[in-house]
Amino acid sequence: MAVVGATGAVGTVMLEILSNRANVWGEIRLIASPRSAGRKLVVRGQEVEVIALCDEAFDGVDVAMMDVPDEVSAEWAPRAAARGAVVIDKSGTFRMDPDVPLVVPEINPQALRNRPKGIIANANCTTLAMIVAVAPLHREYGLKELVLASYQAVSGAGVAGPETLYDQIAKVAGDRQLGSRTGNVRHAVGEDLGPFPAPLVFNVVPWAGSLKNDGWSSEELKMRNESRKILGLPDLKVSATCVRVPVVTGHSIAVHAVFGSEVDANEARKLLQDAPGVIVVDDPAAGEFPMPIDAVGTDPSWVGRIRRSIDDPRALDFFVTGDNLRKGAALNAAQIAELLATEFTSR
Ligand code: 2RA
Repeated sequence: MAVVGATGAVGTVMLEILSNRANVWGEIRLIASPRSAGRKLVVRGQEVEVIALCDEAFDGVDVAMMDVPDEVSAEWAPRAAARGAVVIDKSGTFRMDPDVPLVVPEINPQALRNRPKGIIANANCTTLAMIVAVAPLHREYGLKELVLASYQAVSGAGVAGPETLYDQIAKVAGDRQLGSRTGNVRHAVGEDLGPFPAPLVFNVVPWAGSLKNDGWSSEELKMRNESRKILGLPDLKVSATCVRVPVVTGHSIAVHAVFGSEVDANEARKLLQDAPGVIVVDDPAAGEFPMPIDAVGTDPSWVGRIRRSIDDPRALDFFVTGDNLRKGAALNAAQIAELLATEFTSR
């Protein structure tokens, strides 16, 4: 197994996950940019030296997990595959390629068998948190439409995201004027906004990703296109608004899902309780909701606030929270890798 991008935010969580799950890999090789080569990281209790990305680094590798920028994946995923590795790519480069399966093990594990390019794509973290909860409901009621609003943590933007938020918090701590008419947050934070277009502290920013056609953001289009591909519903109507919030880790999504048949909230709750990768936390009277502060560091998507739409008996509203670095990235890739390991060992 090779972990490419071992020193990044997701890479760090990946090493933690690989250290705590069954060892089906033998050697775990760590690969990163030449800048990080020579660093030593701990995997499964052993110090492993990071090596620089090059073709030879993939020799003897069965599975390569890549968490690198899109342009690096575009070049190196095919090169690693040409060297004989099956690549699990976490970038956005290959997700919509018809010759690359987009796999969520709880939903479409069979899709990974058809991988003509030797590349399997991992969905975006926002899609992943939501889709494991939507899929079991779709199987029962037949999904027709999703209306989504995300509340995305700063760690989705990489290591620089939390650093920016912590710096901003340090700058404003104790100032009880800020955020009011007399306290200017932009002035207090200064010009360095890190990877975000506006201050995150005392704020929410209705923007994640890059600008695409007609005012949509790349993140919003990912939620639409990836949901369609994973669920095998090419005509699914999806409308998403993606928002960055001052949370370190844990992406949340408010979901309005419209189905082909009438839904029952209690039955839906039961379906979700039995669904793999989902935990239901839904007791508003007791103050129990799915929230990032509880979901961080855990594997499932936390689902709550489950209720039938007042105006449409075919629609369900609910709230989902998941750790964007675990199920949203590293864990889903590790689960795919474990399915591949089963395939290799049963040959
Ligand atoms: C974000 N979903 O949160 C993205 C990361 N891939 O910025």
